[in-house]
Amino acid sequence: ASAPQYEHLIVSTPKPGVGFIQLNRPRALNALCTPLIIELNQALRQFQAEKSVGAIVLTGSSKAFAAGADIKEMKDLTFSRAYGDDFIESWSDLVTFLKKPLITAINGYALGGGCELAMMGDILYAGPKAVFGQPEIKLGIIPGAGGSQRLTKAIGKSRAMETILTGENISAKQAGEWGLVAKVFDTPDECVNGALATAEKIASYGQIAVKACKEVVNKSQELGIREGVEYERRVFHGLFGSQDQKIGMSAFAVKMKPEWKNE
Ligand code: CO8
Repeated sequence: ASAPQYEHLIVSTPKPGVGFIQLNRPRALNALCTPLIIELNQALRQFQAEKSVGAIVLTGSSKAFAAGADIKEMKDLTFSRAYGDDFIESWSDLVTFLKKPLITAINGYALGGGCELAMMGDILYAGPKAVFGQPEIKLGIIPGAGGSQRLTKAIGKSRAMETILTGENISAKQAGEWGLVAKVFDTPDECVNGALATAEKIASYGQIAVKACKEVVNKSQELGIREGVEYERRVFHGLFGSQDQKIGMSAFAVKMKPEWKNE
């Protein structure tokens, strides 16, 4: 299939098995207008469907990952239009359908919907000048794309309350210390390249096991520990029905590199 042309995104496959999406609406600091979200959904769906892609990296520019939902678009929105047209419903699609690992590489502003989008990543990497925050309180609203839930899970209730109730930003350093992000890099380029390298590594493994890893870790966010461990065990048992399990363990036994079949 020919690659679709996007107005607000740059999409490529820069490394084997790695899908790369860059938000590209520089004049509005990558504010997430509806057309951008629709394109992002399309690009992610395309990579989800592409057999050769094993992991995806999403980034913005060095100045802004995304400065939030588009305030100018929302300014005159009414309750009946927001509710009637299911405003932001397309956002929830972003994570629920995506079974492949998504790494968000965050440089500059990740505010409001931008912070929420960053947190939809399975792994978050930050550059030195990344700025996280949920400033919705300053606009007379609340986070609307999962921020109150994901931020609280990531950094704990007291810190999330403080962030959301004051609208104050979280620096890259703080985000690293609080575990909101997995790593903080020294430069924006290192952040993006680090994300691409991690995605390449993930994509080099058997995709069945990768998919199962993501599935069981995500379950931990929803299930109690006992149900979660049981769920993990069911999936673990299931992997002995895959060819990749035979390939991986046989290769280890004869000191060879496994050649995954993704079956
Ligand atoms: N929406 C629309 N336009 C924006 C946004 C935005 N969120 N952020 C920046 N822009 C535009 C500015 O209006 C400006 O445009 P113009 O040149 O036409 O005036 C351009 O981007 C550059 O911005 P600034 O001149 O303000 O740049 P600065 O470097 O001075 O400041 C800031 C950068 C601090 C990031 C500042 O732009 C800012 O505070 N932006 C708004 C941040 C914010 O409040 N974000 C939260 C939005 S609300 C939200 O996301 C709710 C999510 C709900 C769920 C999802 C619903 C879709």
